[in-house]
Amino acid sequence: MTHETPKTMGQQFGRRSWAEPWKIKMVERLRMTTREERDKALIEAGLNTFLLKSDDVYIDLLTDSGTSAMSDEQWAGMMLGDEAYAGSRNFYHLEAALQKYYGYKYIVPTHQGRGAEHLISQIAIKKGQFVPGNMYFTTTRLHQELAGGIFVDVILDKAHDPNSLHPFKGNIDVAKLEALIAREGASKIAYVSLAGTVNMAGGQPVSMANVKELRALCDKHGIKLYLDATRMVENAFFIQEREEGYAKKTIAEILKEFCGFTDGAWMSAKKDNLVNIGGWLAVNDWTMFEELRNLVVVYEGLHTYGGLAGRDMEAMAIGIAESVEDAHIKSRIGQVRYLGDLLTDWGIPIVQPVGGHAIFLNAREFYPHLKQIEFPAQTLAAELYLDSGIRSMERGIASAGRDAKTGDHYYPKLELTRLTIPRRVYTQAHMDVVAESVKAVFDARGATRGLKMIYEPKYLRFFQARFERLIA
Ligand code: P61
Repeated sequence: MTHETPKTMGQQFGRRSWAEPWKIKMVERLRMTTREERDKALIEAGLNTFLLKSDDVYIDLLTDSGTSAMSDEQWAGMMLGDEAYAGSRNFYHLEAALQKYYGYKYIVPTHQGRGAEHLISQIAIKKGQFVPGNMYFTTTRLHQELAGGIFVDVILDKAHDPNSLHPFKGNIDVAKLEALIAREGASKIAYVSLAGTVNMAGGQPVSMANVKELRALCDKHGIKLYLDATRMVENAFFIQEREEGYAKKTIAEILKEFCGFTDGAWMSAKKDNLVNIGGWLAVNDWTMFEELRNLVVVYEGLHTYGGLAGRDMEAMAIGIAESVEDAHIKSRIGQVRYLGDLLTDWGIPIVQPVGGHAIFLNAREFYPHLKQIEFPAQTLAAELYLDSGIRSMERGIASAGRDAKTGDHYYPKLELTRLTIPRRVYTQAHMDVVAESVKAVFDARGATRGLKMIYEPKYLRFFQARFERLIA
């Protein structure tokens, strides 16, 4: 037997190793399952990873939403919850944190991101108006449509190409937006809906240059520019890394500068903000704020708690400050990249460049023999679970849903399976296990058959849809 000198990960990649800027104080034990157990669980779940019981999952990469590990300081903050119905002191801490780090003037808490999307859509969209955005997100588009808006995708074409190496694939194509304004008139545009690190495109960032250009265009036409800030801290990391003039600025400085070009933002705090539940809306315009503050009491709760407990707001205020630390974000994105680098090196097709929160397997290239209507990305999620108990998420035709007018499936260009990395939860060893399982499924790809959908709910169908295997 030949003996190879073991190498650290840093040595293998020709650099000095780095490690997470935290240590583990408490652990949650994981349950391992057999293939037979997983097969049974998968069938019971209708081959939909959303319908699996989490007890049957080994490494849970379904989402980075609400799955972060909170710090000891956040947990300590939970004990400082002021559960007053009105005027909780934790609300004022949250307000101060948002003003300090995001820079907006007025804040409305909500129970999570879609609560905020609901409110802003109801107030800022008139029936029949267009809402241009940088690719759709499921809940965002649905709330825009429920408010009577017509979503228009104005992202760069390159965002729909998983192999394009453009450094800012999340950018809005300003020419597409200008053409829409010219065709429909500025009064028919509700607002421009800009998301930081575009989720469905593979976590791809937006550049500072792009938001500046959008600001100028919106000012010219008197149109508002609102930001989905859900993963905007991660977006700031890519600006620091890739955009000229930002290498020496801190993540906190970049975040605030970017937000400064927008009129307001909505947030799922369950991501960047390092909490298990929460969201918020923030605007600079007093009149808009008054309307939002009025509507929040109808759907979420009083304007100083918006569906949250005081302790949740305290944890969020502390999480916001932790989330903008450069060492945190470097290690968070570094872990995602570590997994991405392994898979890329092994020739497994993933969306490039690797984005902020997840690795997106390109199911079209993974299973070139499957038609899109055979749900390649859903199939891949099911196969991965069966192989190792790793849970991932379909982001393809099932997620895209149907055109409300024609009733036809949307056939998105991107047919992806998302391996989403929770923040501060898993180790490098877990990433190795994940990478090896993806490789095992990849090696067996030729024999894999697709799926058919046998149950389809009306709204956001992917959450509860059921599938059956197609027999060869
Ligand atoms: C996720 F399968 N994301 O990525 P809420 N904006 C953005 C999000 O990523 C987002 C929300 C608004 C989730 C959870 C989720 O189709 C799905 O706090 C950019 O979840 O209400 C949520 O924020 C909504 C998973 C949502 C899905 C919808 O895993």
